[in-house]
Amino acid sequence: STGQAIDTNSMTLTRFTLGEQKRIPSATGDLTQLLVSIQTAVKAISSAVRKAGIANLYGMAGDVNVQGEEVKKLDVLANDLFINMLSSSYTTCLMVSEENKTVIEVEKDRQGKYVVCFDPLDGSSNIDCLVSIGSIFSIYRKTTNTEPNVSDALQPGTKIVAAGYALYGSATMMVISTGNGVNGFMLDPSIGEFVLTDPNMRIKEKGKIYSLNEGYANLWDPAISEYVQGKKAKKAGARYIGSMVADVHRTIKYGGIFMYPATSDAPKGKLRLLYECNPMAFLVQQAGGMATTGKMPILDIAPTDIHQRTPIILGSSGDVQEVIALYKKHNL
Ligand code: P6P
Repeated sequence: STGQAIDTNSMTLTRFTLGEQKRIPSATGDLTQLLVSIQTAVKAISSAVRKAGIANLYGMAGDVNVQGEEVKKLDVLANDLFINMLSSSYTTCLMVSEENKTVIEVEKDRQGKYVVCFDPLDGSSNIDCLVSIGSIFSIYRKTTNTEPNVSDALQPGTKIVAAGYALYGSATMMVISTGNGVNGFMLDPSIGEFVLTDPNMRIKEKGKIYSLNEGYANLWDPAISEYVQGKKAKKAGARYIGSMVADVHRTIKYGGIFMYPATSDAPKGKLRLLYECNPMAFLVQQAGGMATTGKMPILDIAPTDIHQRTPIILGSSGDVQEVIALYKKHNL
């Protein structure tokens, strides 16, 4: 024998999604098709990210490699992959990408019923130092019968049909929810499939880790300042990677709280609502946690602009509730 055992019955992401689809009589298979196309984009990004250091894929756009081919910056490559795989899945009609100023309309004869908002490569400023980066996506149903337009993308997070992220870390993992809990799938490069390794991921009621960029401490509001002081008094563990997907994934796995709060010079914080905060809030809530601006649930925000930002505090419900109580205490 070859020694390495091949699982002849592995629960792949495609198989898992098909199973979920079969539980819904009205399901047409479009969502399965869409998630398969997202997987293809993620596999290609994973391959590119892992080769980046060697093939010198990162760096300024417009470089040429030894073959004289125009080398795309990784985040441009990731964006092209998402756009091409999603539009050729015949399941989407409109897309919002962190990389595109305006909405992307799918050509008429390829349109489907879903609207997808994505950050194709979040944290790309971390590529050159090999810190983990990720892709984030959220999927909505088009609810109007007009031509696809920006209003189809301005739905609150409560309307999310499915959301997930890919983490390009020591391994490549996809964490996804279609509304019935959260499941984690590890990419098995030997078969090129995402295999279920973390079924029914649940976030602890309370954690020991707090995570935010303390470089902005002088710019915080009184609620965040008091909360962080309290954590320091209890000698809580501090962890901050500066790559949202990695920080959120650790928060789901280990419990605790991740925050990118408002500051006096950025009253809406830094992270974007449609393709960073809403998908992560959906996933954390599906895992039993909470996600708030400090004053209202993230998913309840009625978007007005596809690239709008929002402060975000997410993680173990016990920890998030402490911050909400401080926002009330300070009448913020
Ligand atoms: P700061 C990465 O650039 C990113 O968009 C998120 O992935 C991350 O959470 C955040 O910005 C880090 O921002 O201000 O702490 O460097």
